[in-house]
Amino acid sequence: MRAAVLRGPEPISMEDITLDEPRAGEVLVRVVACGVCHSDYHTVNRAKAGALPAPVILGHEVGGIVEAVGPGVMSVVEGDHVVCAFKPNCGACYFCVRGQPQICERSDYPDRLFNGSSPRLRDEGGNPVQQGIGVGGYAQYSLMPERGVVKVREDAPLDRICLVGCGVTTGVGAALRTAKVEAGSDVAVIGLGGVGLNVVQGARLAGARRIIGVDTVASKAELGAKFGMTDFVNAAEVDAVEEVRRLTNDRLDYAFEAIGLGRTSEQAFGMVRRGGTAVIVGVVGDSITIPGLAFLGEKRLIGSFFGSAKLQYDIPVYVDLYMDGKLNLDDLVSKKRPMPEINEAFADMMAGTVARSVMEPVG
Ligand code: PAD
Ligand code: ZN
Repeated sequence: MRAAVLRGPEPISMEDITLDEPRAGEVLVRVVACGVCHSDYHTVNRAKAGALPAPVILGHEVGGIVEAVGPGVMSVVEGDHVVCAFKPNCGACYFCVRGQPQICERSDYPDRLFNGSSPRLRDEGGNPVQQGIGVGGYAQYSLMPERGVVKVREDAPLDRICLVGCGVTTGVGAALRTAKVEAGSDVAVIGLGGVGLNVVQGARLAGARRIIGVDTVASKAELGAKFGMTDFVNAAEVDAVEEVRRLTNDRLDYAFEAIGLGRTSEQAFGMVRRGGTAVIVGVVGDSITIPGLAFLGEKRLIGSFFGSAKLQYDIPVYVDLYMDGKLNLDDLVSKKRPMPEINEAFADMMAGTVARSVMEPVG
């Protein structure tokens, strides 16, 4: 198959890759569309720093069609439309059984096939190639564990609902499942990319009163409004913490960080009221420093991973909400591109000029 392979500091390029037949409990998915998420870019940054352990196919927001199933697979058959989940759950570990499948301890990357056999892809020289974040969606096919593949309705367009595989579930779930935003709450979202815009629409679904978006790109004012944002703060022009506190009269209930920076995480904590909750959704590579005395005001700082999703249940529900007009996925897809244009799609994301790009395989 043709796939976009990241090898090091140089740009990603297309290569011929071979992959195994699905073994027991595995599903081979033909990729129809794959969204471009910032999480992939953390790996690009590692590669730029010369710290990539092995060649990798990035991409983890896949909508596709089942091509083949391995022995014992019960939940999908060939031809089913599916969304791939970058964090599968085993259904049997301590965390799955206690109702937190989003932090399943058996599916930590890279062994997301649950059988220690990763990687199962090889390049033309016969060398192993990793599936980025367990999916490897910038390719014609992805080999997935059954517990990371969710059957979805066939009338839903795969070039939209692919985004439910990460950004939608992560953002909407952060508001609905992790924070459990109550109707009438005032909410701020720092970072209005593919994830942050979904926190905005999750808060809208929850019935939030005021939803304040914070970003450094002025065009996000118009875009955020399409998802339910009521106010926009341009962090390039004003102090975001002061402005949000002023707008809410110091009564902000929830702040979500959806960028992945220590500084903006500190801003999220700084803008919520006494007893309020700051939720860290972004993948923060540096440290977060906060004044300890703030905890005397019962402020809470919590993490959110994959929208605290019970993915086998949540993914079909989020697809239904889109099909019922209650979630906006159409305005999330700013651009569709053929897979060889992945470097250009990353550049768009870093410039903040797109909500999401969606890549389509060629071969
Ligand atoms: P994105 O690059 O599409 O969006 C980031 C947004 O932040 C852009 O609109 C930027 O303009 C804006 N921004 C950048 N710097 C600032 C700043 N200083 N102040 C205000 N706004 C700023 O990224 P994304 O939405 O795809 O991902 C966001 C983060 O979420 C990223 O760290 C990603 O790795 C993480 C993520 N986490 C999970 C999870 O389960 N926790 C899942 C998926 C993605
Ligand atoms: Zn992602």
